[in-house]
Amino acid sequence: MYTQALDTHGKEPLPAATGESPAQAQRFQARVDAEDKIEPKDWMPDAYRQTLIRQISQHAHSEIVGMLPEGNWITRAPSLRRKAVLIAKVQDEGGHGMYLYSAAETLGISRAQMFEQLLSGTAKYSSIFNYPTLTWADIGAIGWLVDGAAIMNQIPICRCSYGPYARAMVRICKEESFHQRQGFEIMLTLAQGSGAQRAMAQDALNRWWWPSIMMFGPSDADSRHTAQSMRWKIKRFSNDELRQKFVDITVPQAQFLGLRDPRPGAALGSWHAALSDRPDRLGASFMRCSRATDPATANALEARRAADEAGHWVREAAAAHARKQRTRAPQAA
Ligand code: BYC
Repeated sequence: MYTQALDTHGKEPLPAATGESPAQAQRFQARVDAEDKIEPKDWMPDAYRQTLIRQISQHAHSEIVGMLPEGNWITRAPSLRRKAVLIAKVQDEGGHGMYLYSAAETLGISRAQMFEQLLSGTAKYSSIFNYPTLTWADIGAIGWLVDGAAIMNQIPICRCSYGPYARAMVRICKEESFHQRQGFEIMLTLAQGSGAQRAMAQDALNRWWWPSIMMFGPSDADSRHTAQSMRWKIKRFSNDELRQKFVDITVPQAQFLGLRDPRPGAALGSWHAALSDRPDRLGASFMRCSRATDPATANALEARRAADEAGHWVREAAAAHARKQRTRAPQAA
């Protein structure tokens, strides 16, 4: 059994497992089935803990890697209002990463360990953030499609069996909903604009549609973790179920914008069949893009490492300030 690591906030290495009895596993599953929340100090199977650490840390990494392609557009946003909104969005994503790292820390891994896994390329993050943002319309498409897919995926996690993850997701989903709307509003403005602006919006849709679809992970047949995650109520729906819901909601939005099906030559309104169209190509491009050896992944990781390096002095200054505050506080009292 594990000694739970809440009191040390995961700053110490996990103790070695000493085995789990079938009775313990059964009692645990009964709690999950009864919709009890599992809390950090409760007993949990090691595989449950590891699955959560993997999923939550991948999720946290996605949030902070996702700040970079959008952050690139802050200086190039077309108006002061757009700039202010984009700054707030990128800042929100950083906040999401922080809540999620904190939730993962309750499982006995430290933020430093997770960061090391990200920067060394051993941890995964959502492959969507390896695609370049070429035009302003990409910022609209990211908000509309990427945050839209994230909401579809993440709303069910608000009911996840692990308490700290479920609670962190409530605020994150509220903020993602705002992000989705600001992205749609950018797309709407472009779609109602000049011919060049409409073409830019269509081009962004064409490039972001398939990667957004792949945010839901591999097909159910290829998914490694879904079945067990659903038994443990970490996931409530399978990858393909969520993907289909996303398509069903997003296609009418695209039609409202007057945009065409991204597949060359396809008729408007035929998108519902699109998911089964090119599973091999989709799967292959997805797998390539989620590997650390892929050039786009390597570039994104390099940008993340550079951001980490550039932010070093800020973290040092914040730590020095906190130390000063701590020494001053007793004197003031
Ligand atoms: N990219 O068995 P599966 C955001 C990996 S950030 C790369 O189905 P699972 C935002 C998967 O890790 C949105 N890899 O796994 C931020 C696994 O690899 P390993 C992030 C992927 O966990 C800034 C393997 O494929 N959201 O919203 O049951 C700006 C087999 O997959 C991807 C979350 O993370 C991918 N897309 O299901 C804007 C949500 N998908 O570890 C927006 C929480 C899968 O076995 N996470 N892989 O080597 C989840 O819901 C689930 O983890 C997933 C995958 C649906 C993503």
